[in-house]
Amino acid sequence: MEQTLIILKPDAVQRGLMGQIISRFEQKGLKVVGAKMMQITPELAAEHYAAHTEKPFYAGLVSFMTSSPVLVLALEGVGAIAICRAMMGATFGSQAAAGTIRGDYGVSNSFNLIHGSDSPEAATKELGLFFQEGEILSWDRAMEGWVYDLSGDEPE
Ligand code: IDP
Ligand code: MG
Repeated sequence: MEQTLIILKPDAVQRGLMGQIISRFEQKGLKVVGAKMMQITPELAAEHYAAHTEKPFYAGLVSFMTSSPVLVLALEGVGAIAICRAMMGATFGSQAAAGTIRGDYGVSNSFNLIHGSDSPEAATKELGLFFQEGEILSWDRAMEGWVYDLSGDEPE
């Protein structure tokens, strides 16, 4: 089982899209193991987007991400990182395929609704940045045996 960090960005929260986006992940079969609203500080945004410091869009990105509350989620599932990235779609709303979150709900390239970790290393780092000890829960989901085939050694 993998865990990944998802951020519903300020535009998703302001546009009232939190429920629809969370529903997509739930309907897919991903398990919500952490969720909280927060206002990202400039310091946290800088740590989270450290790889982009030199990019021309960096200042605008930090200002956008700190402008209004976000909803952060920890999602769990087999292959959760790649599944979430595929569900998010391409970075730019104008280019993201129909059927993806960015493709269906937005047209903007900078206001692109959602962040998702892009590798296991990023997921570990980002979950640690956004969730404190005890905020990610381990819980038994009643429908688990219908989401995965649990008859073997590993969920399939
Ligand atoms: P990703 O979110 O799909 O992984 P990255 O290339 O890692 O995309 O960029 C991080 C974030 O920076 C994007 O989600 C988007 O909000 C913003 N961003 C990336 N490229 C541009 C750009 O060219 N203009 C404005 N914002 C951008
Ligand atoms: Mg990225």
